[in-house]
Amino acid sequence: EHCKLWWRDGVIYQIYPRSFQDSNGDGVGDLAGISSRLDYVATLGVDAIWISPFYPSPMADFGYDVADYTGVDPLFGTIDDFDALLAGAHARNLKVILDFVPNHTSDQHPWFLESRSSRDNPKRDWYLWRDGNEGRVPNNWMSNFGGTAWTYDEITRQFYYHSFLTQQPDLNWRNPEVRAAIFAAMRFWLDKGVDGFRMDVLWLLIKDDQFRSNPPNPDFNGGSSFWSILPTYTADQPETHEIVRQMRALVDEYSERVLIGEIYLPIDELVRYYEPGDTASSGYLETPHLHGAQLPFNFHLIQTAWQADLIAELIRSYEAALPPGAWPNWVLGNHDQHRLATRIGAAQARVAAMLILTLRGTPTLYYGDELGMTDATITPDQVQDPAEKNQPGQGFGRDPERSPMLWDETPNAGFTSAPTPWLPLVDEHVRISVTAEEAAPRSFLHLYRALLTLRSATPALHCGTVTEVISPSEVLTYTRAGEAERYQIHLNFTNETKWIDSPKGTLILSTYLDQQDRPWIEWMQLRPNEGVVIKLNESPQ
Ligand code: TEU
Repeated sequence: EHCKLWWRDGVIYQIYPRSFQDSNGDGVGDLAGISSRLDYVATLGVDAIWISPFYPSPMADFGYDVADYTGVDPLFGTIDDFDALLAGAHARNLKVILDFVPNHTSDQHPWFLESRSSRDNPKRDWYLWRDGNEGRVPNNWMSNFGGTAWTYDEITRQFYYHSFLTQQPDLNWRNPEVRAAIFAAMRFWLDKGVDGFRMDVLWLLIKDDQFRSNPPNPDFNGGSSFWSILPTYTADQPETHEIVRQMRALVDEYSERVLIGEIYLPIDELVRYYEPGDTASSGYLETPHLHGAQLPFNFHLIQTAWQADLIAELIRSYEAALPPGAWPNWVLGNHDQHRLATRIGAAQARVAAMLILTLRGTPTLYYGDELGMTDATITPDQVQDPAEKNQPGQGFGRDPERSPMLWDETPNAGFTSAPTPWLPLVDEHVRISVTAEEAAPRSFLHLYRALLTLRSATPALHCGTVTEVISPSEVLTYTRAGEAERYQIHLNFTNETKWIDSPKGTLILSTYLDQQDRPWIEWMQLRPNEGVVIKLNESPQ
């Protein structure tokens, strides 16, 4: 009674390498640092690590501006350090997922240096070059980081397109040579034995070939200029799906590898990235009719207001929208989003932990959330993120959620021996750490470990069905059923005591961590901000 594939059974843990563990005292985390913390990760009970980019990069966007797809930036170590990390992870039964950035390169990538050198360079068409429109930008397309997405290049007197920074020119994915070059880089890592890729901005790869201006956004009322227009011609273009299928076919040439897509779209558009179709692929998979990303990231728990009724409706509509055989997934945080505990508060973050680890579908956890880490306070002189520098004071900065991991109670929390880490740590007065939480039996860390242990030991939780998703009086309730067992989860989204109605069973786990294996009678009290897992007495019909 297993879902049979590691990326279905398991839990993914995202590591932002700059911020996890520094091994050489320069204030920035590195690959050897991650290797030194693998025992912690394995003991936590997760099954795979996804590592944000560590490739050679000028770091204009902290590694999401890649200058060489098949190397390691000296800041993070060497390719030998990577090989050691991969071997160390595999020795502990941890899979390794790389962050791959196919949409754009660094402006220092040799491909772009060639492309910009002349209009007739063989790589000219590898990027998106356009003439100006009467001396102005070619059209109204906007950068995700604010302002126009076009930068004028004096050398050849044309503009190039960048979905993000000027230093991140977009590749032309209509060009077969670009596809071949990226696919070769993917093979380089697959041949080394990496277990999959998280594909950056997978829904943005193709742009309208007529370069039509985007329509205005009727709902725009301030914020980033990016949202003043709709991304009609710059996102989720039909031809993108063909590329996703090609990527999947490549990944399927290797066994048990996973393709994950970073895709911020409404549910109906998101689930199309599973790429359902009639014809069977050659793969080993149970779902030969699905040709796309096995896990198109579902960010809707982040984007939905934290209310039991809205989350219940989200779960129902997402489950209903999945193509037959498609495996769901859930995300509560990442390096682009304010920390979970900051968004919904520490008390509800414990409820959220129980939610994501008892829902049907692969959970992806963000490092530090297992400690209840909050955003760090970043003063204006400490800002690193270009998203903040380009549009200061508007809340777009991502530094707060990228603050170093808190390992112990020393001044720099065991993250670095340097006097100053690259980003400040979370404030001293709310400081938490792995060692402090190890010693506190009811800590966040112990809650995550208990939930991860329960999930992996319980087929109903890691691969059973989810039904009866309801939200009476702000308590989210659902049933998970396997072949032999049924569980009911009750999550109190409020700060008040709630009486709940549930069939008889045994309380297996409370988010308070103060009771377990207690008989559950039909009417029971749920304390403020409490979540419980009940194992039901009767077996399924
Ligand atoms: O993020 C894509 C993306 O959509 C983000 O820009 C997001 O909208 C923003 O951070 C606000 O939440 C990916 C990476 O995850 C991000 O770190 C990179 O900066 C970006 O792509 C460019 O590669």
